[in-house]
Order: sequence, then C-alpha cells, then structure tokens
Amino acid sequence: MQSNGTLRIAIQKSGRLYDSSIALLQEMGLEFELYRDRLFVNVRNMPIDILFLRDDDIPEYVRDGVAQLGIVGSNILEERGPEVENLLPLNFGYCRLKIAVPEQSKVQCIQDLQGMRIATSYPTILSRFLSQKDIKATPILLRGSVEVAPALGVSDAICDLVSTGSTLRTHRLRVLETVLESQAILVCQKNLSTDKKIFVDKLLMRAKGVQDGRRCKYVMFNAPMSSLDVIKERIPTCRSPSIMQLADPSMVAIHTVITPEDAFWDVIEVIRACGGSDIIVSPVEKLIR
Ligand code: PRT
Ligand code: ZN
Repeated sequence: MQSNGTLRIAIQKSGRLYDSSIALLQEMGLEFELYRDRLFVNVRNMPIDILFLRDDDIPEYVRDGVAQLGIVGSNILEERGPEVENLLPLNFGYCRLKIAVPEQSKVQCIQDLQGMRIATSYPTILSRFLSQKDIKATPILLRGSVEVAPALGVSDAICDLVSTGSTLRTHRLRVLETVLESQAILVCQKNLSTDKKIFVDKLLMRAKGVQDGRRCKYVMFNAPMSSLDVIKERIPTCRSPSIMQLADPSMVAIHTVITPEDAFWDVIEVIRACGGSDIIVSPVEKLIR
C-alpha cells in the first residue's frame, strides 16, 4: 500500500472497545505487536502507527490531525458534535443511553421529570432530548458512577449507558426511556490531504470487506434442475448464483452468498422447501463488493 507519510489510527487503550478494535485492524491485514503500556505501535507492513488513548480523547485527537482515523463510540461523538467525519458503523460496542429512576420513584413517564435533576455524563445529548420533549429538567454533570447519584440524593434520575442492564438492576433503577442507540464508529479527520484520503479510502474498503465477510455466509447446495427458476425467484440472493451440473443430469449444485440483508435461516428454509439438499454453509473471511 503506497502513501506519502505515515497514517495514525487512534483506538482505546483499554476498555470495552479495545479487543474488537484490535481484531478489526488485524483482520484488515495490519501486522503489529502489542506491548503493555505502549502509547503507540508501528504497523510492520504498512506506513501506519496505532495510538492507544482514552476513548474520550479520540475525537479531539482525530479532529486536530494527531491521528487521521479513530475508533470511538457514537455516544461520545454525539455528545461532542460534528468534530470528525463518521466513516463506518462497526457493529460492536453496542449500548444504549437510557434515562432511569429509582424503582420506588413516583415518576412513571418522562413527562413526570419536569423540574427534576438528572445525573449524566452526557449533558448535551440529554439537554437536546429534554428540549425536544419540552421537558424542563436539570442535567447534573458527573464523570463516573452516575448510577449511585439518586441513592446519594444528588439527583432524582440518571441518564447513563446500559448494555446488559445489570448495573441498573444492582442499583434498583427502573428504565423510563432510551435516549440514544450507540455502537463503535470508524471516524476520520475532516479535510484530509489527497494522499491521506486515498490511503484512508483503501483502509475503509478493507474495513467494509471484513465487516461484510463476518456477516455473510457462503452456501452450497444441490437442487433439482426443475426447481432452479423457483429458487432464483424466491431467494433474491440466488438471482445470479454459480450453477454446476452434477453427474445426475436432473440435478445442479448451486453456490451463493447469503448477505446480512437476507435472514439466514429463512433462506435455508426456502432452499429446503424448493427441494434443496446437502446444504453446506461456510464462513466468509472477507467480502469485497
Ligand atoms: O479509560 P477510558 O476513558 O478509555 O474508558 P471508559 O471507562 O470511559 O470507557 P469504557 O471502556 O467503559 O467504554 C468505552 C465505550 O464502550 C463507551 O464509550 C461506549 O461507546 C461503549 N460501551 C458499551 C459502554 C457500555 N457498553 C457500558 N455498558 N460504555 C460504558 N458502559 C458502562 C455504563 O456507563 C455503566 O456504568 O457500563 C455500565 C452499564 O453496563 P451494564 O452491562 O451493567 O448495563
Ligand atoms: Zn472514557
């Protein structure tokens, strides 16, 4: 891969996005060693450095061009505003920003939050949500341990990230509303130079290839020649499959890719209903469209 100058990619140093970010970069073909406590590593086979940062700092580093690419949760991007360009949702780091109240609270719906205090690390997103719903409540900014705020009398409600929900259950909090759905995003510095943009586009193609590959299946099956038209009609993904004649002239082997848009098991059921048999399903390592 050719580029004038080294490209820097910022990822979380440790935490919930770390493992999946490393896995994605490795599957994109970047070769590097991981050293404990190193703030950056060189990629062996491409002119790329990987920077390890706190997730909250990543948008700023990418905005200022210290790194050209970054991986960060959309929760942080939404809170900060349009500092960087969003390139690709990455299908990991899923969570939701939710408003919750103590189980015993008399608050039953978000309209009951009028005049109340809501503890959060996301005051911008919360304020925007409250004003859209015409609710006058006061965000209380806390950097961490938001879930303990009601028990300490600091707030009447919280607005915090939830993934499994176990933190809310442990602190006897009840969900009122989801404010934001979040996942990790690949972001890019705005107004890149042309050579960096070309490099970033190549990496983006690889990231999409990895993602599409992960979500696709390669399917091979045998079917009666007579059902070929029905199969093509009923399975959109089979409109232009590879078809091979079998030794038995009344049978064909069909090879196709089931994409994320198709419900996998539904397609398998249709294949069987159309007389398909000996269905072999394989993972797809990369799918480059
Ligand atoms: O040190 P650094 O600042 O980098 O790490 P951090 O502690 O700020 O971040 P980290 O690793 O907790 O989260 C990084 C990113 O992961 C977040 O910005 C989100 O995009 C995403 N993410 C996904 C989450 C969660 N799920 C999540 N559950 N971030 C935080 N939480 C916290 C939440 O705040 C609450 O305290 O987990 C708790 C709730 O989890 P459950 O499973 O009990 O519901
Ligand atoms: Zn953080």
